[in-house]
Amino acid sequence: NKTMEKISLFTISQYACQRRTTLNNKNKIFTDALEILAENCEFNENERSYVVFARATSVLKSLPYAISSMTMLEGLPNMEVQPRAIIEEILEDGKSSTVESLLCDERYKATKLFTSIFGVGLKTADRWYRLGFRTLEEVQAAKDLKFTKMQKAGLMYCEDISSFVNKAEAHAVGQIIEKFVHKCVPNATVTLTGGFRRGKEIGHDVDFLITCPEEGKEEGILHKVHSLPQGLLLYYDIIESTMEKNKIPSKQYDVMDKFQKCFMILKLNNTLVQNSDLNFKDWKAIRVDLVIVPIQQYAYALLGWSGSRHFERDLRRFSYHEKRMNLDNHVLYDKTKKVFLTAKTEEEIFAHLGLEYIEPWERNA
Ligand code: TTP
Ligand code: MN
Ligand code: MN
Ligand code: MN
Repeated sequence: NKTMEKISLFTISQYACQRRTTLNNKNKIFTDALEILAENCEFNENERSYVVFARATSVLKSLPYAISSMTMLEGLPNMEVQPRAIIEEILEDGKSSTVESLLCDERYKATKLFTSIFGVGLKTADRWYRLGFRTLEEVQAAKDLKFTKMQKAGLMYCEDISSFVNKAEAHAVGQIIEKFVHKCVPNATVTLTGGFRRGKEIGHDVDFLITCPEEGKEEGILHKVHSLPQGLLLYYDIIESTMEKNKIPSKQYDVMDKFQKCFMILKLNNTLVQNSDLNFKDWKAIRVDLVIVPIQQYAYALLGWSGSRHFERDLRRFSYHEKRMNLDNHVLYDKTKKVFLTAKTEEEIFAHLGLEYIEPWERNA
């Protein structure tokens, strides 16, 4: 029995929500390679293989030691044939030939480049590729391509947006957003979420949740974004809420939720950023997501928007398969008891699920 206890103590769960994954990744050489392969599966809409690569990547990220031999993979969950083969290649040669050749692949390169543009998804990227385009210059020079308003903005600011946001910039954006929100509703709160809440040094955007202690007061805020200081708002698109009362979450591990939100591009003046290295341009375009959340759903929204994407996916999978509960960014539904479980904090949600609490910085799965 003592041995059993010992074994179970050191058994690594197949679910990312039962592992603590900090940014201190000891197996980056493997996970970088596996992430590229996972990404390519997404490009090819090969969901099955995507999951295989993503799960193996996530397990390796959670290990407190570096893998240095194939035998060290024994007993680890989610180590299927495909990822094992890649790990073996890297252990032998220091790199994976499969990944190296993928990085030179025309379609992979074009898809990666095109989908990095704000407003361009797989469908558009694929169309541009099939039309023979390979570079952004070619796309921008094309005579008869039609762009959405979002894509036009994405192309216009693509250099800034693809150069990543750092912490100081995220902080400066936070102050602008807070000032604006407080002018609309003095006691509304603004919370930094997404990758920066997980402790990441850089991100592709900055994500904020906005809520208000008095239900309903948050509703009008987004329609005042045009009152942000002149010239600050380079682009915005408001998505209206599609919330339905008492809706049981589907088992789909879908990240899209029903909150009112605003996808925007802000012009961040360098003078507002602490220790910014002032280069030739004195401003930078930054991608910002604002999400408007009614207070009773706040804990679920915070948990959902803090990521990582894989952590969220496994939280939902764990809820569904281990607890017969459906989780989304709004609620948790217990199918056995047929009740909605309310929560004021993330800690309460983990407790509802019978999970140990995992801090945001341990969710880098
Ligand atoms: P992202 O901003 O896409 O990702 P990130 O902040 O983890 O990393 P980075 O921006 O640096 O690339 O999304 C943040 C989290 O929000 C992610 O776990 C997915 C989730 N999300 C939703 O729950 N619903 C949504 O509609 C969207 C767009 C994201
Ligand atoms: Mn983000
Ligand atoms: Mn992202
Ligand atoms: Mn985002």
